[in-house]
Amino acid sequence: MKRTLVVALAGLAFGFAHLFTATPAVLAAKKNAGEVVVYNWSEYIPQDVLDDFTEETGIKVVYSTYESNEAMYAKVKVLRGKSYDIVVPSTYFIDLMIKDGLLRKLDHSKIAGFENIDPKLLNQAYDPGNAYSIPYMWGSMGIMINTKYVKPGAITKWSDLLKPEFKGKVMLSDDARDSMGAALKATGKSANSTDPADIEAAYDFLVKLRGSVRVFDITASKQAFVGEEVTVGTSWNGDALVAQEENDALEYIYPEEGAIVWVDSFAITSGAANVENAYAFISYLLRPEVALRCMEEYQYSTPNLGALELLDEDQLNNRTLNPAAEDLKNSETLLGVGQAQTIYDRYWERLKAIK
Ligand code: N2P
Repeated sequence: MKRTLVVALAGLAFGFAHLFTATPAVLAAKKNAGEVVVYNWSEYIPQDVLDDFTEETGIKVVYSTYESNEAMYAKVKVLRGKSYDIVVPSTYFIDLMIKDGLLRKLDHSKIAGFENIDPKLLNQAYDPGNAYSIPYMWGSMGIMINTKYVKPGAITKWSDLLKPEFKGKVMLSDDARDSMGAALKATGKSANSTDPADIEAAYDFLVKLRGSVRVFDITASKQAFVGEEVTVGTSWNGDALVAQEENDALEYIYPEEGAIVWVDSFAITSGAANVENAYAFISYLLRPEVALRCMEEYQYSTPNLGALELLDEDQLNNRTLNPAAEDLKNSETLLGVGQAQTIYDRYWERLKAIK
């Protein structure tokens, strides 16, 4: 008995000694953990989350941001899928990038936490079986109103944005599919229409609206609402909530014709140089408490069921953050439009050229 104890203690001591001598080695391994190059939407992952990931894994995050799918796509295409390890495309860019050979087929055995994701957002037509993409965040584009200037009920739908009383006070998103989508809904069509006549009618709607627009941008949206430069217009739900923290006259509504819904997902590029680190990064972001921190900072909706379980009552009941089924009535998730994309692009460029 005694002997066993001594042996056990010796073993323990050896174990400790071993651990001790291993510590610098572990540190060295951490130092050589390399990097992961992430190209993401701006204002989407808090800096302290990136820092904590590096602290835990030793993997340095080389991080840069974009403002639109189109900008990200153009860059990744020119680089033929190299240079970045992780990108975060929306639904309708995922199938396009898969077809272009810009994304890498995922090895799900290397992703921890996939089971945390709401099955409703998985296995979609743009990526069956999530072979290439893992949902990170989702949300809507609806209408923001400054109730100091806009009477309740003066605006309930996209087409109300054309009302003369809003002239010079409107915010319009510079996100092509979001704004074309809203215009399609305003004219009674699907936000994913591929019919050239529908797309042209949506363009005509936006040309009319352009006359009322004060700010046509993505990045400046929140500030324009907070500073009351605009009193009404398009907003992503997360931006709306963040802006409301600074200006409590702001209110977010789901337009009657239906909101525009988007889902943004992590994907690994086909030319990624740091594939293992990319898996580690995605797995880290899939932890419920990490997903919760990202959600709380930017106020978009999280697909992470584990994170949703950690929400407090107020957050759960906040319908801008967590829409009820009736809020999303008539809403549509943006999908790829195939060949019709060139028609969208043409009209969007024409709209942007209007001074
Ligand atoms: C975060 C961007 C939200 C992305 N700033 C909408 N697809």
